[in-house]
Amino acid sequence: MEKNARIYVAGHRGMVGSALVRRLQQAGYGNIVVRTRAELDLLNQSATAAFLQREKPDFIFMAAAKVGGIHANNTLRADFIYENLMVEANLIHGAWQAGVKQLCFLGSSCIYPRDCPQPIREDYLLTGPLEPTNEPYAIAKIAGIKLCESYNRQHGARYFSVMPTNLYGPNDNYDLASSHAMPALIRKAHEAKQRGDKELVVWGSGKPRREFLYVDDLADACVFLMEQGAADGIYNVGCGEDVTIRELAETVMSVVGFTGRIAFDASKPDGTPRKLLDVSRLRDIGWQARIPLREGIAQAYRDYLARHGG
Ligand code: GFB
Repeated sequence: MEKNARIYVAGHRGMVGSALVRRLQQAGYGNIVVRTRAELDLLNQSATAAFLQREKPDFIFMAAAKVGGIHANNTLRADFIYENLMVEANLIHGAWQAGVKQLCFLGSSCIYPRDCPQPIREDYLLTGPLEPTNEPYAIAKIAGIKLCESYNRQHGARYFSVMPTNLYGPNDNYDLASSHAMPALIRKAHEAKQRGDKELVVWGSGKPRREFLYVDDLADACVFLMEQGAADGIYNVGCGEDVTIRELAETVMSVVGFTGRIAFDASKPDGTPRKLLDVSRLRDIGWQARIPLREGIAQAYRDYLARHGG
């Protein structure tokens, strides 16, 4: 990809979008196009199509989405399926209409069947029922994958999809009602330490296993695939190992310096028991994650303190 290529990063203010802009700038791409939600409402089909016709980017990273943790997904079900379907349909159709040759669609590991064999290979998609707590979001993201595949087959587009595992890192969402486990545990451990609490509340049983990838590793994988000329298909992006939620909480408590005990809140859902990704497809073309879990948590905690006050 030429360094002066016009690269549109949709969703540049989010954790993934901001990591992509950071990584692209580090790699010397100086022609990055971004729009805030106030400047461009991606739920508006005609505004999105007009923007893409005007800007005609050479490449689009689709990091704009309605995202959230298990509680948000399980309660705001209509928002998650509607907004994600509309954003991806407007961007992918608008990209094709504007003659955008390449596009990277971002999905999630929750698109795979709840009980499929682990680690999860890309070809397990649509081989079984989904995890109920995030089925609306997963259906929307599966539709996005199928949109890319269909525009490639019918129109000769070169749109590929990236399926990241659970992400965390700088600029994460720390709102406890809508966040994922990692930022929630970082914030809760920090506040418990500040208050001198005796215990930290962890949702569910602590038994589910999750794989965690630092968001800068994801951004590196996306830019790697763009530079490799990826043109179709699905690429899992993960670190290749997982931990139980209890182990995660213990690691976060150790990094933050909270020495109380864990109290499990069984009234909250566990979600899928495990979703470890098979990352061999990406590894076989020369990419692997670099940032280990404990180091990543320490960096995320420093970012939390810098943004949200110590
Ligand atoms: O990260 P998380 O919200 O989403 O929850 P999923 C992972 C596990 O952490 C669940 C537990 O078993 C939660 O019960 N957990 C423990 C907590 N304490 C907390 C807490 O304070 N907050 C949260 N949020 N969880 C999401 C999907 O599933 O994964 C999304 O719903 C997306 O669509 C995302 O795919 C990557 O990993 O269960």
